[in-house]
Amino acid sequence: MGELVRFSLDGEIGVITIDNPPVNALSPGVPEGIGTLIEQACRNDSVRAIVVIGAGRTFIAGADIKEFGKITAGQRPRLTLHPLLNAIENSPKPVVMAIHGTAFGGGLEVAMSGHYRVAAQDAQVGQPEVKLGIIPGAAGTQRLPRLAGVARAVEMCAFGEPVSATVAFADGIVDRIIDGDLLAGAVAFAREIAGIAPPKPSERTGKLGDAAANAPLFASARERARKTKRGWMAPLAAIDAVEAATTLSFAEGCAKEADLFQQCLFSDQSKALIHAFFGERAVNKIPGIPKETSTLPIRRAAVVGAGTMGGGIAMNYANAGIPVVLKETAQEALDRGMATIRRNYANSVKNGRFSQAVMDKRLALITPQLTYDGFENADIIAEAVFEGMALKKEVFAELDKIAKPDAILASNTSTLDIDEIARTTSRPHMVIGHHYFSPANVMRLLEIVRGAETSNEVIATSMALAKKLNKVGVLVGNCRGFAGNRMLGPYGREAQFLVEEGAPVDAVDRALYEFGMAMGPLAMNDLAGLDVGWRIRKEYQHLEKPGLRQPRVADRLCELGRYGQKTGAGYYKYDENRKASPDPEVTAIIEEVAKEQGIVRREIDAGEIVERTIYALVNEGAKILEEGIALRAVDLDIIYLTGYGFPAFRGGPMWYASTVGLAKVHERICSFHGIHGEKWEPAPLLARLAAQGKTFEDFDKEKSA
Ligand code: 3H9
Repeated sequence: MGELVRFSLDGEIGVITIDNPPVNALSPGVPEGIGTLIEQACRNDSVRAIVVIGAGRTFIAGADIKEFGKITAGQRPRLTLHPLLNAIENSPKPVVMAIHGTAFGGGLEVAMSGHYRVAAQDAQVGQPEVKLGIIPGAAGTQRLPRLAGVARAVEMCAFGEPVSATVAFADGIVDRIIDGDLLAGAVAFAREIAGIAPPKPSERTGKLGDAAANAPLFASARERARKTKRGWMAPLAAIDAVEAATTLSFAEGCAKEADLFQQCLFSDQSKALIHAFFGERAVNKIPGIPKETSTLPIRRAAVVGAGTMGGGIAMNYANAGIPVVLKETAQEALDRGMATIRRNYANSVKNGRFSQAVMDKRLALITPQLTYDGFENADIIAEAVFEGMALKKEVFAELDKIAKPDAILASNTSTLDIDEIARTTSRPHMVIGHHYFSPANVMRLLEIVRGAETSNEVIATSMALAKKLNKVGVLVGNCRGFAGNRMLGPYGREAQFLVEEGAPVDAVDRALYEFGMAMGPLAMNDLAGLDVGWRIRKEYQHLEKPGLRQPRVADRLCELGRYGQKTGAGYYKYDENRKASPDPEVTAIIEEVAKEQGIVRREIDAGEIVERTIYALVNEGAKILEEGIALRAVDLDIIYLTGYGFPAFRGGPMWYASTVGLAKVHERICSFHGIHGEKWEPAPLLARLAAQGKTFEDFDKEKSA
């Protein structure tokens, strides 16, 4: 490895370059290196001002996240950047920070300790620490409100979204935007200010406001954090820290920030969120398919089926600038599909997510039609017709005749056998599953299902495409329900068993909502449509083992035409605004089902509801891992975090199980097995890890060793 930080002279301007690829994180040696070079530059009589810049693609992207686990495990001392930041701010020679790429977290904090900041046009700055379950820990919550005002600081520190160089300039975080060469611009700026007494950001107080003006701002930020980041501790801690900047001295504010940072860093939430951060990147690494694997260009797409999923998939392509033809069989269905797309886009314009011009451009990329015209030019064809094997096979046989030989044929099936679908074509190596999650234009997960013959090129292209479509692609194997829905089966089954056994419908949903799920399982079924599962259950009925207890409530509701929200009734009844309320009729149906099956109803507490449902996910997940359907436990976590509303601060079901302790989880599963029978057969992998005192993370490490 070369030097992490180096010094050069441009006339009387000293240039410190940080060179720690890929993102110039503040790994051990980097802060020390910057500090040493600042000190040397201060002693060097030929230097009048100093520029700090990042080599490669970015300025500093933050502290080295890999270090946090070592700190909490006691293998590294507590991280503090204050000595470096103080050395920079106290430098008698002005320090100009030259920002390109992403000055995030500790990167922005280093930048704010400088006396001035200049930025490239396309640079971004941010305090995204909350996404890792921590808060800025190097005076970010103290210097940012001093530079940009309290409102901007709260926004950035508590909600974690970055801002563009333009916004940063308008708000006073950045002093100049540089067109053209950043280093040359930064050096020119440094020459202009050399000799002027350097202004210290920590001494500014002009933008800190007064208590009366700030109070409503903090109150509304807290309310928003409680709503949009339900259950997360870091956003509230970040608000407390920014508030401290407005009530305490700079030094006291830093001490308060350090306390809160430490509490967050050592929390389970932060460990879970850091696991998720690296997990999202780990899922891209596929054994046997190296990074260099060639990919096919995706310039034009086609989608079969303009229903909810097909329309959402077409929007994904259009959003990524890829023209897409969208086919339906009947004009009315096509019109309905396009109306939904238009409405979705219009809502985004209304909410200020993008402009009308962007909407028009995206809409123009979608060509609705009733024929297969243009499908012969598509590089990828996504099938999103009704979930039924016969229909899927018909469509693929048709596509096989029309598509060019190197077109990817991707099915959006959520449960069906990809190989059986692929066999209806003459090119099973080009067939793959692209399983989107509803709403397909919003949910980040794309489950990529590899068939027995899917080529590596098609897999690599699909993974790259997921990124282009702003999705998280996770590769899984072919089995009924693949990874996500296969795990969801036992989860939903237990939710139904629980209501049969006596838990009220809303109590089941509430327990899981309070656990952190975006929605309870029964409310989620109502939203997705109970008929979807009903149709799938009928398709697979012949595979059910006779005599084994099956959940009956959802089928019974469907038989009565209660398909969920869309019919105004499912597990709940819905008013005209789709507001749910418990329905005594459903209670009567459940009681009847229970009676038929001889179930004695009893009181069930929230703890049991969570264990029965979440451990069902975990046990099935462990079986999936044993079968090699998922590559790693972390892949299952990412699937659940990005596609199923699992609370990010719990790190995903497999991670969560490890934090509970696999021995305890296994013991509970064994007890459920004893009480409820065969469906709770403990996964041998879980039994092994529990006996060895290991975690699913250990399992992933074993696999990659
Ligand atoms: C912090 O700063 C705390 C402070 O307050 C100080 C406290 C005292 N560390 O995402 P990519 C790796 S907390 C270590 O694929 P992109 C990443 O794992 C930190 N590694 O690229 C990947 O490795 P691999 C606050 C990091 O272009 C590779 O770099 N900062 C770090 O799509 C490429 O990353 C953040 O939270 C890191 N800080 O996006 C920023 N960052 O190739 C987090 C990245 O082996 N990072 N890596 O898989 C990001 O948001 C994005 O990575 C970034 C680049 C936008 C920078």
